[in-house]
Amino acid sequence: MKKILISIGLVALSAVLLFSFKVSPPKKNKRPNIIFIMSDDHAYQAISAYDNRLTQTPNIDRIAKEGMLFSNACVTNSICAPSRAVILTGKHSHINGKVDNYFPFDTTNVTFPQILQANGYQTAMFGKLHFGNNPKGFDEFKILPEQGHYYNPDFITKKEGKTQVKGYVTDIITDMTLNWLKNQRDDDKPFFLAYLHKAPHREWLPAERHYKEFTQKTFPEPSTLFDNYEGRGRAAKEQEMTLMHHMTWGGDSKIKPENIDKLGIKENHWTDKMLYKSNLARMDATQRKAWDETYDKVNDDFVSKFPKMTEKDQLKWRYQRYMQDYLGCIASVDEGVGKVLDFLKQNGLDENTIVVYTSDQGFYLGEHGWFDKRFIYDESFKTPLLIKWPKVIKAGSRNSQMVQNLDFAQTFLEAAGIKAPADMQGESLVPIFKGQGKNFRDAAYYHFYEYPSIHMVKRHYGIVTENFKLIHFYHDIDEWELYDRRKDKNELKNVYNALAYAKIREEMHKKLTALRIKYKDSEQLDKMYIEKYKELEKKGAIFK
Ligand code: SGN
Ligand code: CA
Repeated sequence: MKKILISIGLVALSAVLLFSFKVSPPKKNKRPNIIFIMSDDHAYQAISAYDNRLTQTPNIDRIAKEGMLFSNACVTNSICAPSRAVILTGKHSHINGKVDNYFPFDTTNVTFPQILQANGYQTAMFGKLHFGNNPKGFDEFKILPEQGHYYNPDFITKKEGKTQVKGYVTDIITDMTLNWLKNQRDDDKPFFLAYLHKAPHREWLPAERHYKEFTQKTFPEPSTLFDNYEGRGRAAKEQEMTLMHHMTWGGDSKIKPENIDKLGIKENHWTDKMLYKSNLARMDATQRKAWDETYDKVNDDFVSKFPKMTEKDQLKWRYQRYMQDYLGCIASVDEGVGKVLDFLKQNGLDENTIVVYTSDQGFYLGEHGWFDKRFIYDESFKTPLLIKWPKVIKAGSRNSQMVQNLDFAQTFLEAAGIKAPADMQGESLVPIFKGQGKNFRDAAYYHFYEYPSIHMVKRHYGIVTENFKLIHFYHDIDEWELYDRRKDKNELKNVYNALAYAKIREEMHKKLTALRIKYKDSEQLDKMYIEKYKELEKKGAIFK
């Protein structure tokens, strides 16, 4: 009974909160539409507007050409579902409670789509959410259950229950988005549309039309591919996300289980062969035929080369294999973005629509010998961000401030003319759009929790300024790291104990303490989340 009363109380409170942010009814189509495009694990190194060494993304680049590219956008916690919770709530993980991929999202949080909806916006979401529960504040949604599948994926839908859709996931999500824009959009309302790709998430399965082209390509290696982790602490050495020892031969590199056996290769993870089989099991006969035509050749080539390969050769081969599939996935994402941008233009919607392209976090593309994310080190901490809003943002502009995924909620609310709830913790980017963002944050706060878990990146929090980065790894370790971002772009040398940095270290400590207080993070909360995690471990809910 007490529980019921509390729930009723919370619902009533949410209603009051939402209502208190209501504004007077909009003039027809004055307020901007918002299309929020987010892919999963899309590294900025793989967007040609950022870096054209690996691949071309002409359509995503259009957003930067017609708008603004953010060269220092970053996240607060570099992992999927927590990043999405930060985006939707405008609050850090320790406040919204979704600190890792395991805890379910607490739906008593107020999210910005709920506020937009309560203020007359039409709202829709298509693609990956990864919350374990359905999104609130959406008139329409079709979402993948958990991580979802690349081929013939299942969807949880608001109106038709669970359905399986034939085809390739990126194309399906694009079609759903276009279909909604064409047939379900209400001309009398502004809209918020979340277009959320699964790609290019592991295990990087491209569309059939990209198999041939990408498996024949060779890509430049990052300078730190053979990193030996000297100069840093235990966390960088003890992670489990190297291409060499943790990437799976079957699931990730697409080596057939029978070839793994034939060559006497040791599996890198208990899921190694299993993932290969389960991915292929989702394909129909036509898809499977196309797959075999290309990936049989990849396998034959590997089988002939493997006996003569040194460890170094293996790593080089694995890097190429990884990039071929990862970038192949991005080709479809870029095509989809192009279709949506074309639709907006052809239908006169582009002038009054804010288009955002981002990822839920950054990703390692072989830097430090790694794949995956999680660390506060740059490749996973930074995330791509390109935004266009023709009436407000000057075409072709660039911004280097430390904007965060924490800022979207307040940005969209301000763009829609709605006052944001006072307990949101980000900063609106609207002043930056207008070229008035000089007093924006000078330090970003970061906190990663999911440990011990797959990839074994230790718990850590830290602070990043333009020039320095201070990190505390804790839990089963107590180590500090300090990097000089001006001199050490690849973050190879921890200068925490260097005499020359004593003063900077002290200043960074002060700033970090101040940010922990400002954002209401604390040692008590760190401990509470460790205890909650232990309960999940006891239940066997943690994937390692
Ligand atoms: C899966 C992947 C991991 C990845 C997590 C989280 N393993 O567990 O490599 O870090 O998802 O990714 S897999 O073998 O199942 O592909 S996240 O983007 O959802 O946070
Ligand atoms: Ca992700």
